[in-house]
Amino acid sequence: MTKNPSILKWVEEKKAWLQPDQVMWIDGSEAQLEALRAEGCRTGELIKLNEEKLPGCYLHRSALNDVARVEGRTFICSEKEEDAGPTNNWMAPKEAYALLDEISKGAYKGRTMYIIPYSMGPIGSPFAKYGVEITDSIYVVISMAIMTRMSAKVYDALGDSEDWIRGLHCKCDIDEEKRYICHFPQDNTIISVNSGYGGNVLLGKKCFALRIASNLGRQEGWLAEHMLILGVEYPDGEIKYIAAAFPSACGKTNLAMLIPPELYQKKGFKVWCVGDDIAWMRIGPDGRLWAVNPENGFFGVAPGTNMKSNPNALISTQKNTIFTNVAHNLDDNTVWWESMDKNPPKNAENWKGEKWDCTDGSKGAHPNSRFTAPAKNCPCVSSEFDSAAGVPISAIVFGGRRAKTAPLVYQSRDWNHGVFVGSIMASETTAAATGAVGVVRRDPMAMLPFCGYHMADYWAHWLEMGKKLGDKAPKIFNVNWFRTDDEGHFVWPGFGDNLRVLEWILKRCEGKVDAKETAIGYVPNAEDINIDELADFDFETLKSILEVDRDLWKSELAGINEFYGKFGEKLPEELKKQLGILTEKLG
Ligand code: GTP
Ligand code: SPV
Ligand code: MN
Repeated sequence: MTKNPSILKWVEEKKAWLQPDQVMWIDGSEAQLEALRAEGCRTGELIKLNEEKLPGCYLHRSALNDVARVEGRTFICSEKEEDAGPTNNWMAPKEAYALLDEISKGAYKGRTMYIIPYSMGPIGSPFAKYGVEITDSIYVVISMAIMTRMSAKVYDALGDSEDWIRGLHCKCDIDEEKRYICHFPQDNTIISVNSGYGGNVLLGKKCFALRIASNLGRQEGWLAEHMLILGVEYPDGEIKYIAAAFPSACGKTNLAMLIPPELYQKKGFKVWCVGDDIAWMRIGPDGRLWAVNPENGFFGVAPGTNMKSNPNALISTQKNTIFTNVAHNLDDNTVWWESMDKNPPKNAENWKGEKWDCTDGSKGAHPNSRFTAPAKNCPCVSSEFDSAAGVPISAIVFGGRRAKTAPLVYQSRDWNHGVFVGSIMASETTAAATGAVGVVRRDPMAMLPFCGYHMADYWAHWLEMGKKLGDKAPKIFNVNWFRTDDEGHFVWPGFGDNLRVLEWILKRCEGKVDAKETAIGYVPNAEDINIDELADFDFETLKSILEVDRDLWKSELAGINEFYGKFGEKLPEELKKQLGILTEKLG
């Protein structure tokens, strides 16, 4: 398959250590994948779903103790502890390798070792980075075939180069006490043991495309971000691109695929999806910021996805998709999850594979159940999806889940202030990671669990990028779709109607609309957000969610100060200055 000496050597070493019964070099061919799917069905790892209703689709259940990312067991194993920073778990590389070696010794006995060549970004693109993942999981192989450009062509692109990311995954016994997701930035290596859950084992995704890539981006002068990328097409055919960072399960997939409200559709507006989770952004030859989505598919949250909230996502899952931890409708061998429709199946198994009574109040699907769907399935996939050069970004949007405090939208005064706005982001935790749900925590740039080095150095890198971009820098905004009323209901309708806010954002980028200056930045004049044809939503309600509550923001300051305190000497002067300005403006 390859003559690349560094790959052959590494594979030989791992083979000797892991002792598989068989070795299979994955080439990305449909014939090989089909044989693996059949094998997965035979072992029970996969359940083939109704071929007529869901062609090429499979159901997979992960272990009950293994249903989300495990932030507490995710480590950055940089040489120096200081380089991992206060927001990451750190282990000395020597210690980590010894521990992982012990856990993985002979771990493939009786199993097959699959060797997966894959590219993040279109093969051959200046953005592309290559990886090889070794795994003993068929689920991983067939998921990587959807989520990445998995192909033997990667070996051709690499030639004899040593510039590829090493990834090792061992299911072992799915023992949570021995579960480790370790990153070795200095060795471009990722090792994941004792898990079979997506974010922990599809190593091209968070481990490579964010934690390792953020290190590469810092060294090479670009950004690896937890961002969706979408294009808004105007009635005259012009398309403007936006990149947006929201924490896990806070709306990236939904925004990336939004369907414009009818009023906008009639005018001729369209939205195109370039990516729903990760953006790699570089300064292009024209000095602007250009972005690609390094992934090839969507690993999206299933619950809540329906024909009203996100029809494009739902349609994306109707063929060649893997569903993980959703409910199984035994009557017609299809799948179901909460809020998919109003008719939960009567004869079904829940995500655990137990007989499920939909009337007993228990959940059919796990709150973090997901679909793994090819991007090409998406009805609104951008024509630039495979573009080697990427798309030019006009606006960067940060956002979180905040019941109060953050207004619907505001704009930063300039790039440096925008970096400050990103750095102080806070959001309620979700089921995407194990642990408590609904607790507000700081999640700067939605990268808290994904930045592979010291967060303060990461902010410095952002500030540096701004200097290089100068007046060509995208404008930076913050949004919050999740303000609630006194009864805890979301005030803003969200989903497709978020286009109303994006329109204001893009108008601001072009200097076509005024705004009100407040202590935290520019807030829209309420009459500039289009709420025409919005049922049950009036001007006064809009005003209420655009309001900046001085007292709430003053108490926010305490949280920001505490958070910033963690970074000590490394905190960039510029951010201290920005915090000073905010404090002063709040009075
Ligand atoms: P990851 O894949 O975990 O990175 O998440 P994501 O950011 O892509 O999240 P996703 O779009 O899947 O959203 C997850 C949850 O947010 C679902 O429960 C959605 O229903 C909800 N959601 C998304 N957009 C909106 C919105 O505009 N308003 C409200 N109220 N909820 C939303
Ligand atoms: C997230 O948690 O942000 C995800 C899902 O996108 S995972 O791949 O599990 O990280
Ligand atoms: Mn994500």
